[in-house]
Amino acid sequence: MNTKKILLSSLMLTGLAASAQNPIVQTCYSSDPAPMVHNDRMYVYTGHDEAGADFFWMYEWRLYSTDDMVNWTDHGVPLSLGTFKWADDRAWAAQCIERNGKFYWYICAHSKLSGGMAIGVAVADSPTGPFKDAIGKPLFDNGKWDNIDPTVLIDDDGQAYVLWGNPNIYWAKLNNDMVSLGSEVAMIEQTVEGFGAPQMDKREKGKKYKDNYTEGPWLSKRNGKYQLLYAAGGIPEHLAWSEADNIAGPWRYKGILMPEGNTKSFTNHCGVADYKGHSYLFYHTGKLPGGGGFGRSTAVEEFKYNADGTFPVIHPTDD
Ligand code: FUB
Repeated sequence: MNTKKILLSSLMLTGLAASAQNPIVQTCYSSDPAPMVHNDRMYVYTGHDEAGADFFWMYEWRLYSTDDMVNWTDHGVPLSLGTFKWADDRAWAAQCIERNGKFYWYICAHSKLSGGMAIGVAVADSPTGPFKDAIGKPLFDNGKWDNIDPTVLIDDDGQAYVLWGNPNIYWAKLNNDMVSLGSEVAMIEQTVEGFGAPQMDKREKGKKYKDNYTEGPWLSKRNGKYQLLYAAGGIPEHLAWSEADNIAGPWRYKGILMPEGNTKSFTNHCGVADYKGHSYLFYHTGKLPGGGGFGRSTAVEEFKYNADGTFPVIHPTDD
């Protein structure tokens, strides 16, 4: 594979105290970042916004990695729509996770089979691929448009979960093979207490809610509690988060994670990871020259959890 260093920061590098230049990828648009730490290396799986696009017409997923959070290696395009014979459009947000030495990259794309968006999964023996469609068909495809943005968590007891959706939030168990569902797909009821606003179809027209789930969920667990980070507030989006003792709920709305700020993008999409003793929030902006709402780029902010494991409010660079 043709890997090359894509960004050599001019910062004086002092361990991981130095911060990367944002956006971290300067050579193309890299949206919807999903971090994964493996063997002491930080991998970031992203989408790819086409230059000059007028919508999220997206055809491939890209991969970057680093061992110092400053110098990033470009691993190219380990996965594209062509990998999935059932998919023909909209290579949208995705996340990769390792289990038993295999790497499972959960994606969403437009399904030729149903005409809606569907969840799929690719598998590889290495974090950089080569990836192939793990099952030759979608993991979940019911013809609806809200099957986007899968996030995956392997719980402390080994049970894996997949969660996704816009504007509804769905979840299911994954079997140990990671490529088949181990439960019915269930919807998480959005309540004012859980997400700052009720389900989309129960919201009163014209009423201002404290917040509302929109899309781009990221599921993680800290201090025994599930944490769901997500894009909120419709257009434009900011990041918010909720917490729960069970994935099925009830969820508790915890507040804004990253204000809308001056990101120059009407969407935001995040993932969080601890790496070499530091915590990082990945998100996207439209700040690369020529970028914007359909030309988004991965950025990262280092942060410290509050003493009780909750998130501080994190601001985008330059805000
Ligand atoms: O990248 C296309 C879509 O935009 C993603 O699926 C959403 O999360 C939003 O970032």
